[in-house]
Amino acid sequence: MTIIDGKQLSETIKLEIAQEVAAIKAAGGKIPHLAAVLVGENPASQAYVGSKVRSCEQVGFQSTLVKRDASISEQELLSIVDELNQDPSVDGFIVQLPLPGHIDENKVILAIDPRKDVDGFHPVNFGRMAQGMPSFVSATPYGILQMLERYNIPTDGKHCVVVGRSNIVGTPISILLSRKAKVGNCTVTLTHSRTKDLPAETRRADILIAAIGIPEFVKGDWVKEGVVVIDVGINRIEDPASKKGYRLVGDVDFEQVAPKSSYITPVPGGVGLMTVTSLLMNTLKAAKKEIYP
Ligand code: BQF
Repeated sequence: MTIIDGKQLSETIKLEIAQEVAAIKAAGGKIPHLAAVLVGENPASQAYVGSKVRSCEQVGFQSTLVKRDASISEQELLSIVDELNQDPSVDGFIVQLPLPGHIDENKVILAIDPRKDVDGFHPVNFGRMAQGMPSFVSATPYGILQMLERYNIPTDGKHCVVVGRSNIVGTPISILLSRKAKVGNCTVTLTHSRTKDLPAETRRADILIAAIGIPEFVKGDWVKEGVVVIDVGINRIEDPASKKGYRLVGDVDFEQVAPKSSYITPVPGGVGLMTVTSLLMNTLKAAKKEIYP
């Protein structure tokens, strides 16, 4: 059993990015600039945005944090998006989700210029991704592809079972892994809350991707011997013994599933870190105009 080390892989990729930034600087070029919009005071969102800004500093990117009160109107948020669309100094930006209930997330995503949509949430990027055209691939699926590629995990002809059908993880990773590509060529089963016998489906997986948001949902007897497990879950569960009062667990019961796995991602220290690093990779692509020349 090999634990896929998201921390080590992130550091390796961030070093590669930092070297590219140094080369851009040395050549007198403009350093990549990521902006993030944070609305409200959701502690998890604050932590995520904080780690994105710190990661920018680590690789030498410029970053801008636009913070607004939860009471901001949809119109005001849309005008911030428009300003960032127009700002030539900003290469890419994200609007941290979730947004307060009175704001239509889809409307905000649609307002982002696809050329600056480094989260890859705009339907133009999603559509381009689905058709194998150059696109910003959303950060979590991109991070998963990096993990599979850099650990040389074979995907060709494998049966991949995805649990969860969100727009951000389950649906795009299903499409990506089924495509004809270096990391791809899987036969994919996409399962969800209406799937009839879920353990029967997951037991058929050579590669299992858990993205449902239920702590320790996937049990040891739901997987076959030798499975590759990618655990996307980031669940906070109460833990009086920890100083924050909570700890993070994945969607997979690690203790039960790890002994049966050939490879498994831990939580924390797995996919989550790769999500942040992939955002940096997309920002570098935006700055280099790799996707939209
Ligand atoms: C780790 C996210 C749900 C909804 C919106 C490292 C992150 C998380 C965990 C992180 C996530 C989850 C992010 C770990 C960004 C991943 O060590 O396990 C990093 O920062 N993430 C987000 O921006 O929005 C979310 C999950």
